[in-house]
Amino acid sequence: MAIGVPGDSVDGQNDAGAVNVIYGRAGGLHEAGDQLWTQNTDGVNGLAGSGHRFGAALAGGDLSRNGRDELAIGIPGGFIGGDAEAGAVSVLYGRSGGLTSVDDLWSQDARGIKGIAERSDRFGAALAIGDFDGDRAGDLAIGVPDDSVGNAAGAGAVNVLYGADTGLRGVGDQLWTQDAPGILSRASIGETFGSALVASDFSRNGADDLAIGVPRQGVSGGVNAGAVSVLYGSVPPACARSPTSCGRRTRPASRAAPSATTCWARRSPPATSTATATTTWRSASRATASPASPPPAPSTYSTAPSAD
Ligand SMILES: [Ca+2]
Ligand SMILES: [Ca+2]
Ligand SMILES: [Ca+2]
Repeated sequence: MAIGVPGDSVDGQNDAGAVNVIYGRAGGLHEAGDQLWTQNTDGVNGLAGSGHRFGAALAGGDLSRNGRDELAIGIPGGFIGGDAEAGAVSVLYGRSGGLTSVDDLWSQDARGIKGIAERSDRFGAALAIGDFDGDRAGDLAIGVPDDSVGNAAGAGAVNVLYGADTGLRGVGDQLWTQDAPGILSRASIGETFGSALVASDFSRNGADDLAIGVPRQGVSGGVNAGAVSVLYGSVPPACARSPTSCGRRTRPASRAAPSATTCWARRSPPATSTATATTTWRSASRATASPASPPPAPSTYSTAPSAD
């Protein structure tokens, strides 16, 4: 169990942040062998600094396809260059015996990563690990809720980095915003797309899908009404035909990952209706979709949010 302590002081730096890791064994969690990680731990990239908030978001999963989970640690207040709160993500790799300080430090200034690290982007404010391309290596979605999109400050974005036998790779990463092709709605000031993330296989096709919180989305004139975008993962055809083989391959060339999107929002009932507006989330019919089905279209309970 990994526990974020983002307000922890480290070597005199307030809110530098730390992560406790408590290991499980037969019978449950046990204090023996627990670890305390900070940015000043030997081997961890970066230095603990005031306001970094290391551990503000956490996600665990096997990013290197070796059967041991890695731990991704959000550092949304981290400096990148001279930019405060540009944000970063540290990834500790699992080995026999537990997590090691062999880590990666990712930011929008890391080689190959899309986007530009800027002041107050808060890269790493939310994290989720899922296998979005069905190759059995976990992939890391990173929320950047205050990222600018075009001229829209704080519209928000999500970087997705794909895992492989060697761990996370910058190559082939994706940057999703509400202005990306196929995404419903459009990026607007302060909507903070990417404030929360959850990965799960909503469509039962063997690839995880990504739900993206947009808590300040305007909907039908309602400011900050909020919405959730869902990006569907897809499995390469070769992988679908031979699931046991694809796990041993490096990245399939034909990979197409999170693709179509659905944007869910709550819609108020018509003024003449006696219906309540509380039962607006539905997914039961989606769970029975056949694997070959295209991603479902928004239901009558969803609405393409207004542009404001
Ligand atoms: Ca691993
Ligand atoms: Ca994957
Ligand atoms: Ca799926």
